[in-house]
Amino acid sequence: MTTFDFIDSHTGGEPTRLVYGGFPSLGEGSLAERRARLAGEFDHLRRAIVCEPRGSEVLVGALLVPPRDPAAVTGVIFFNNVGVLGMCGHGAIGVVRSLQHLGRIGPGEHRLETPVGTVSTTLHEDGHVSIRNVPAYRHARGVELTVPGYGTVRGDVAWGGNWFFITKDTPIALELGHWRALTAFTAALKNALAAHGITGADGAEIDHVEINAASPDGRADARNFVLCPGLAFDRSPCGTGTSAKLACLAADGELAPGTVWRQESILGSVFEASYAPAADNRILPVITGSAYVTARGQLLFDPADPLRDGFSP
Ligand code: PYC
Repeated sequence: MTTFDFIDSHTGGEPTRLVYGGFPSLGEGSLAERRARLAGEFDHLRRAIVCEPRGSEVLVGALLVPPRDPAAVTGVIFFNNVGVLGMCGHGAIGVVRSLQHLGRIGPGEHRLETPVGTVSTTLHEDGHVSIRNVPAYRHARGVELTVPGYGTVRGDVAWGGNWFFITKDTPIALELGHWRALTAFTAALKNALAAHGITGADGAEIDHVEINAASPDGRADARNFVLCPGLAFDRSPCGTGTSAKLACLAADGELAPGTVWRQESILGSVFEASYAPAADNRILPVITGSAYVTARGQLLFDPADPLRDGFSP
């Protein structure tokens, strides 16, 4: 029977499943090439790891692969219920804590090589993890579109390791109990972006939609609701979404370099974020959060199981 070694964690409520043994080799290419190989040749294994019956649409997978960058502790390819991801902030925090649990790293600086660049991280003595994300930037400001059933919505298109449409406009209050209505609204917004031909740079699909508005009780600078590509919502404040938000705040002169931005999720979990300016109107975001290991074991793939390769309802 085929087996994969895994370790599960959650970061601010959002789960990450790290696979660190048993997966077939993806070759020696760049991380972007190996991600393409995972998507092309091994998509059934992606599905088998994160989808039902072993997982759910909420789970984000992280596959450890040998790095090409000699300074990196590991390479990592993130994926979810519908495909592969560029970067994943909550996932990177979960990976660092899981590597610590496995005894592979201790407190200090550690680099992770991802398909969209190398991310340096700090595992602090108290268990918090800081991620210095890939450069983030705002691609388009004040984009207006009509969302059928909801009216006109205005927002920015920004890159934070994934593509985001970020808006303050929401007809629904950012409360966890409203997650179904928030999911319906952001899914309609995502469809409207596609229908209007609104994309990221070079025609890239905007596959994450973020409502980022006031924190209801002022515990944080803002609260968000992030719709992920597979239509699950991020339980964490979303590391790449927070990076994209910082890029917009920086571009508008609303947040000075080094100032801490407390980003709250729809659950109330918080990331602390700040940035340093970078070339070409980009910023270098730093996201700090914490993750907890929840399970460790082996995924089993019984050749007789007709649902061995997983499914999404
Ligand atoms: O934390 O960057 C993130 C993320 C992306 C999708 C889910 N979480």
